Amino acid sequence: MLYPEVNASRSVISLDGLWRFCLDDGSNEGTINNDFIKANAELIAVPASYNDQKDDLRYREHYGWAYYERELMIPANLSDCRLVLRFDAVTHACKVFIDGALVKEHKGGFLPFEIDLDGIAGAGERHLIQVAVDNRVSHSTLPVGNEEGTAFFGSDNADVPSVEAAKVWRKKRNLPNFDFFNYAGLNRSVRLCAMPREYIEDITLVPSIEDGEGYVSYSVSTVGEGAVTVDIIDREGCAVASAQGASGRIRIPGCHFWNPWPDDPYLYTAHVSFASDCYDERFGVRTVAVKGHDFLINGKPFFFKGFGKHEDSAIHGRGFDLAYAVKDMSLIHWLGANSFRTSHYPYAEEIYRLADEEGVVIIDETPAVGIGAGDKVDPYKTFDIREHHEDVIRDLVARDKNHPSVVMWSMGNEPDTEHFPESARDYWGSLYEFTHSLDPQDRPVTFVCCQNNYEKDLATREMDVVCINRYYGWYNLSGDMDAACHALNIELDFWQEVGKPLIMTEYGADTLPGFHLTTPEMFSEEFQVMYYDRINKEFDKRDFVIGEHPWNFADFNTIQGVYRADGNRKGLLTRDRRPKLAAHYFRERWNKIANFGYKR
Ligand code: BDP
Repeated sequence: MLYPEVNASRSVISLDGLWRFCLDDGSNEGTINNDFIKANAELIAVPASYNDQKDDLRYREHYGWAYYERELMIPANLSDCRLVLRFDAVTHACKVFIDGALVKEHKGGFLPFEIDLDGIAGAGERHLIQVAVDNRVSHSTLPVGNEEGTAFFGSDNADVPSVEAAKVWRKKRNLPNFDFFNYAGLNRSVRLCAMPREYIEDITLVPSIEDGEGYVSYSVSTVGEGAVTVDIIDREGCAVASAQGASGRIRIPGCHFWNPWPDDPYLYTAHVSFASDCYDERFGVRTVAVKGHDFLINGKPFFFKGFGKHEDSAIHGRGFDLAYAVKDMSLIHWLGANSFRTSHYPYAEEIYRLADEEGVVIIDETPAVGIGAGDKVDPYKTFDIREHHEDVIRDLVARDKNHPSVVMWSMGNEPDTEHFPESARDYWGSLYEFTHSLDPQDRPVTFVCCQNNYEKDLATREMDVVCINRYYGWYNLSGDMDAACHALNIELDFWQEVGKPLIMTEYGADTLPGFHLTTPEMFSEEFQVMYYDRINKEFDKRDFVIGEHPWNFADFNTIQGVYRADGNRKGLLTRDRRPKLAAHYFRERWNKIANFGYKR
């Protein structure tokens, strides 16, 4: 899906700003009740999660439907255009109504969808947009919520008669099977896009490098009659190559390749013209491949220095904030990092566009987090998620396929691979084939494995890169780094035999900023530094460990619970992006590690 672009043939009207909003009280269940909305509506900001915008526990704890509405006056001068209403992300499921009529239902809270307004809403008229949003997570959503039982780190499991008896008094609530706050609402921008009625629908670009020469294969899908022209424009704005036709292969003379920062992340623009429409798609010429123990970018062995992140900030919740996106890129450079994983869902499109420009490498993750339900229930046989998971992968690849920054797909995070190993292997193995078949650039594919009995796990070893989250020294062998390193090495011996490259996609320790000790113990800043230093020294002895992604870039909000005081505190930075000691530690370490050839 193309990103909304303003150019000679297209215009975009932002619908961000204040919308009227109200929480359902359970009586309307996603249907539009105008009297109810009128009686209860308050103003709320879009884009942003609704949960932390009001000082009212009902917003924070809401379970179920909520309603947004605003008027849209479509300018009369757009009457000859194809008009599209685009929602960048509505979390998690929604129904869109225009002038009272249901025009779209969408499931999945982290990817864009569009509504063609032809026959629905015309130019020169005033219309009412209403969006009913459902924040419930369950065994049929991604991310996964528990249908019953406890939330992540909840404490309802106690085998205590009085606790059992009191459960009936529990409010209906979300029970996430994941460790980030279930922020919801119109988390990303809403826009009205106008383009010619005969238009460019999609552009697919596949770069390649052969004998030092750069090429780009392209295909353009269009609606209407006309011829396609593609001009390749360099950074100086000069056309350096061109082609005619809906698909083809273009040699780029004197091609500059896209390389991760601090090398040059050189970008070209493919200027596509068709009938009276045009579109500028930025792209980089780079290749990605896995060979033996190496992850090759442009044929050179790359070392991943970075983190798992979250889209999370005060007040906005998971709402997109461009200033945070820019600040985070700045901090990534400051830390000497070169990559991050979009744990645990696809991020806003602006972040990938920024990463392309700034040369930051991305492992692009779906929202499939928390597929598991203990040792009694096979989630792969009982959860109603397969079709939705495929839809999400299809939409993710369609959205992000042209980004040079995206070098690998992560199909999900920490599913059960231990209790039902055959089911897990079949599920993830078939999705692995599916993802490969969809990606025109055929990037490596993986999923991220949680700390469990790795000997039983049959799925992780089948991936292109083994990605593991391990908390030796924190959740296991807590505070004892000698024992932790010993255990880590036993496991690393196992993975070494498997023969694939390995990225430690999560490891970390909750750390309270300002809590200092001369004797490093858990939660202190000194412990966090010692923890990373000890573990990194073990990684340094292993050639097949091709990446270290501490958990997490910054502190982030979670559901309340006995393990979480003001959220998850494993950030190298605080939630407002101030460095803990460990950030300085990594800055020193990573600035000495080159992007290419480390350990080789
Ligand atoms: C891992 C999860 C991550 C959590 C982290 C933690 O992948 O989402 O936040 O543990 O517990 O299991 O800090």
